[in-house]
Amino acid sequence: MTINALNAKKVLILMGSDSDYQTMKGAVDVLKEFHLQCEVRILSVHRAPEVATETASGARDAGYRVIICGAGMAAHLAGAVAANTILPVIGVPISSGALHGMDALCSTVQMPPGVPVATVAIDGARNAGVLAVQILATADDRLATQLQSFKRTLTEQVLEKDRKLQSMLG
Ligand code: RP5
Repeated sequence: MTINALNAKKVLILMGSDSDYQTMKGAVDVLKEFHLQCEVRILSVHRAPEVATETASGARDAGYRVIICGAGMAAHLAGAVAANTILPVIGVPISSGALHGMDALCSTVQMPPGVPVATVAIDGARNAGVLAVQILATADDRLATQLQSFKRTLTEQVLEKDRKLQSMLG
């Protein structure tokens, strides 16, 4: 395997607007923690439908293995991307507008049979990043080892919080 193949960007992050970036940065940060590069694009399925469709249908041939899509309000980005690729698509409903993300959650998660979008919590971009790493780790032992260490850290953190609480309560 060449160095280029090892460093290839395997995660494509799409978002409906630049206003989504502050939230979607959570996914970018997780990927950085796992030393994974990603491509981040603003790509509205409503405002630039043809580019969105072409990007989704070409993503696998471009070398991507997972697509993360974040959008708010009538959030059709993840669903439309999922309709145009066989890659796993992770949806991040973003809290914006009058309904504070409930609209985006329903629009993202309620996909018809055969066209899944793995939907995380409203504004759950960090979990979208972790899930993308877990998907890539099914075929990457280095990532699998890193994930095991990551999960051990989560355990240690919660046990430490419990220790502190116990000592505070006496
Ligand atoms: C959605 O509308 C975007 O994903 C964003 O969350 C929301 C508002 O977009 P802007 O008006 O900030 O561009 O399509």
